[in-house]
Amino acid sequence: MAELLAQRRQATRVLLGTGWSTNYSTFGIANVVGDSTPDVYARLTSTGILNLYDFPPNNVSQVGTGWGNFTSFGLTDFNSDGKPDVIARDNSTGTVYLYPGAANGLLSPRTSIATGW
Ligand SMILES: [Ca+2]
Ligand SMILES: [Ca+2]
Repeated sequence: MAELLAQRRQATRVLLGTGWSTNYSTFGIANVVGDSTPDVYARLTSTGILNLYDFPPNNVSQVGTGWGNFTSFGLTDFNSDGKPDVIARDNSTGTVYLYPGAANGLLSPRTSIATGW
């Protein structure tokens, strides 16, 4: 056990990006693009724009706007279609929505999955 812990401490970290200060809120990490490396949905706090960061190779694509008042509940394949989906709450109403994942990391129209949150 001690040997395993020592090995973990020596693991090499990998730089994925810079400038990730308090300007961003992450909505989840999963292999969205399908290229075998994890991708990150993140909202730019100042604008409410939700971007998908595919890194490597560090491609950024805008997924949506108007996400400033949402809280992420996570990223999972909620509808069991093989693509990660975004689950998020509209903070102004307490409604939780499913945003099904679509091709290239885009999101399909949302459906309400819970209220009162
Ligand atoms: Ca990737
Ligand atoms: Ca899905």
